[in-house]
Amino acid sequence: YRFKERREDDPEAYWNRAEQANRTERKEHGYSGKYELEVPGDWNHQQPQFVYYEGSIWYKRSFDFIKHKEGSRYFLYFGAVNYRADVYLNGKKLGMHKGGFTPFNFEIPASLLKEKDNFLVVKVDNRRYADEVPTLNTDWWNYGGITRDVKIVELPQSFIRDFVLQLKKTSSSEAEGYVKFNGTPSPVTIEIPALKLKQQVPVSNGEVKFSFKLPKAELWSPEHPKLYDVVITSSSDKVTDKIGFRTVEARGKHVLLNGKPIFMRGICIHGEIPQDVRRAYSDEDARQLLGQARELGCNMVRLAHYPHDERMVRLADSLGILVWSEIPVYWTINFGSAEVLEKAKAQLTEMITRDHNRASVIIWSVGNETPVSPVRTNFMHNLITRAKELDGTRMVSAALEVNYNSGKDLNMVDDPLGEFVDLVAFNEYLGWYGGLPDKCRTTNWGTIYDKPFFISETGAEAKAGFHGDSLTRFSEEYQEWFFKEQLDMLSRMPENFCGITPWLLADFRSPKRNNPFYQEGWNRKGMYDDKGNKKKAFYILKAWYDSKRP
Ligand code: ADA
Repeated sequence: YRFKERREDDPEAYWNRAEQANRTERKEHGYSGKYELEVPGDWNHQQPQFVYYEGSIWYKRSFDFIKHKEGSRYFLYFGAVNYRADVYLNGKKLGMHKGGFTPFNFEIPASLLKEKDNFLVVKVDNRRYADEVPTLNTDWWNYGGITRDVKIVELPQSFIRDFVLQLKKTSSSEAEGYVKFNGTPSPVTIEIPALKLKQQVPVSNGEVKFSFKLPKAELWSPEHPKLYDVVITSSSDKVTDKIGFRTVEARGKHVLLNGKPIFMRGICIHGEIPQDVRRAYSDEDARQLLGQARELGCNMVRLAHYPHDERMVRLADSLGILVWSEIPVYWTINFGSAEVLEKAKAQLTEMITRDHNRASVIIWSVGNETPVSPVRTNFMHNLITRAKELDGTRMVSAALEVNYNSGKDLNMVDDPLGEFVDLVAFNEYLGWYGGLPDKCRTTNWGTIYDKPFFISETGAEAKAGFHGDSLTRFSEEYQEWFFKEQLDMLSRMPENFCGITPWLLADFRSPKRNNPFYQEGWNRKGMYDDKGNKKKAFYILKAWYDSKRP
């Protein structure tokens, strides 16, 4: 529903008046009547008239609530709302949040919750603006709505708001971390029952920080994704989690997982379920996407181009799939704006805070294909610094852009960000955007940076079921040939080459892909089509991955 913001104490009057006031407006915009929308979910796939809708929709729901417990605090938690959410409960505004892919919460004053007929209203607006993150121009669909879980959370007065427990960056037997409180910090006990570990941690200088030996832990890896039940108890609160212990670092030419070099057999994924044309949000969705990646032979996924549902990283933890997580700093945004930088930092902080106990996540990416300029490099450097401050134990990277038509020697690709990132990653489409795939035969890749080198994207479009010879663009045969040539070329990469995440797992909906025959509003670079069928290139990539297994 569209109506102007109002603040009222009487929820029914508020709603009725709002409806009244906006009947005209709804008529003007052609949206009349009430609609049922499921939460979580996007509005685009649920109501035919909203397939292309960008604007605001007011969600309303009533709910009963158990009598609130004396001394408890209540929070309204949102897994994600795209893009802006204004949240009202019983006529009072709880708060506003921007950023379409990260969680947020608002405290509900205890006096506001009633036993019956609570009235929750959320105004969601998915309009895109130049000074937001992402900005106006993206090659993915701008699904709107309350796209992830919503929960009411009951907590004690002083509660554990965040904690980190993981191995020190370079030690396979020493754990470190902290516990942060909302309220007064108290001593905690950390228990890992399977290891018979019980560790007391006092408050020191107002902080609860720890470092202790963890000698008997089996390490987490793709081959052995061991997770331990962890219980952290404070004087008033208790949190549990399942945590894997592993180390990861970029050292010299290699990425070391638990001290040993790894090769990352990856694939990029969008957070979308193509057969239903919607955002992904359920356990089943995560199983579909990561299951398809596993079938392809992957030990890694790049969750492009924004933080995906938390279920993805949790499932990756238990399946043993390494993860590259990214914020939607995509293409050209307003790099000169301090305000835009703050918005990007807020999303980076929310992403890292949500997932900093996931063993699967090894790379924080601060963006994708940001064209080189001094102001952009400064912006991105700021984000890299922030990511390292927030988490010094994972690699920080960004998918960089290479101009394969510049005539420059691809042996020596560079980007000033190469100095600052741990993993030098380039998107490269030689043979799709720049000439034919046989261009790969005469190209040798390398970078000027003496660091692990990664190909974060490469790919070609193919419409499933459309056949031709290998020179027929958009045919399965072209994509197949493309991958053959690409993989041959990548097999000649220098020693610091440590993995690839081709573009991408499945065809996805995109407003930019308007070729009426081949694309029909879809980016067709998937290994799977939008119905879940494998294209010919799938088997080429899978065979290469099988040959790369340790
Ligand atoms: C870019 C971008 C991707 C994807 C790709 C393509 O590399 O990073 O989001 O859209 O282009 O298909 O052209």
